[in-house]
Amino acid sequence: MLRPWRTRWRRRETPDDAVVVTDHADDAVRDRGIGPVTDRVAVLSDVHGVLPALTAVLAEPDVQAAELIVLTGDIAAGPQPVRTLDLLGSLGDRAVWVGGNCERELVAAARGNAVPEPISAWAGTQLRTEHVELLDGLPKTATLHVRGLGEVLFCHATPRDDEEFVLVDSPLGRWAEVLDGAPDTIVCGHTHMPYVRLADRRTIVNPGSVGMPYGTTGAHWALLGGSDGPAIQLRRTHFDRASAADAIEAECDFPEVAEWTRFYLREPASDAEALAVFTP
Ligand SMILES: [Mn+2]
Repeated sequence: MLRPWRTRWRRRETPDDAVVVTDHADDAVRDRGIGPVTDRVAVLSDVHGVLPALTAVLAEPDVQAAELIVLTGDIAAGPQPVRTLDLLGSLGDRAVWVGGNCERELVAAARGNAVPEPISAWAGTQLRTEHVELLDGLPKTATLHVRGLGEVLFCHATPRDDEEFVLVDSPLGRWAEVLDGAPDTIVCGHTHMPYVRLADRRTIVNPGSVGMPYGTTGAHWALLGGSDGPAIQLRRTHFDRASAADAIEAECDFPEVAEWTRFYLREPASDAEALAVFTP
């Protein structure tokens, strides 16, 4: 509920007695009792087991300074699944994990079931038992109270489904259907194309993909919250794609790894090509 008569500015006890800005969104969520306020959240989606891209993003000062790092699914289905999971596991409680459709596929592959994507079938067989148990237990959504944004729901594709498609230009009726019951701010990945849009008062953020961007290069991620600057930032970290492809080909024994690195690192697909696959 919006309370326009409430003061927008509050004074808080801080070491330097600075004035800290809060706003109505923070008040509304605090009143509903949804967790402590997280100041800054880095969102890394669709890492897809590309360690050089992940390493580059984790080295960003704003990611290192973030209170939490939210992983919105499709984390390890790619050429370096084990090292990716081990590195993210080293973040401990700073990482908030949300599962995507590829986590389901890796678990299925690890347990001897057929999965459609060849790299997921291979990656599943690389995992240790603790990886499989971790991925099998991941929640489909996470909710945080982020400073300046209020309640934020994190999911992989949509809050209700981990593999349906919504795009920046999906019509309002489609958004109303897939976001039924969701809060005012939703972060979703899955389509590997970054955007921020409004849909009937809700703000939807797609950080893009760390490891498999379509239409652009670099590793895409998002920074949320904070009491200064924009509360939603779409960010991109550049890294040496040729060196990354060389390193992946040298260590990965997935039989089609050279084709994979060509398609996702050396000569990445365009957004138009991706949309042709996504759109029925
Ligand atoms: Mn996905």
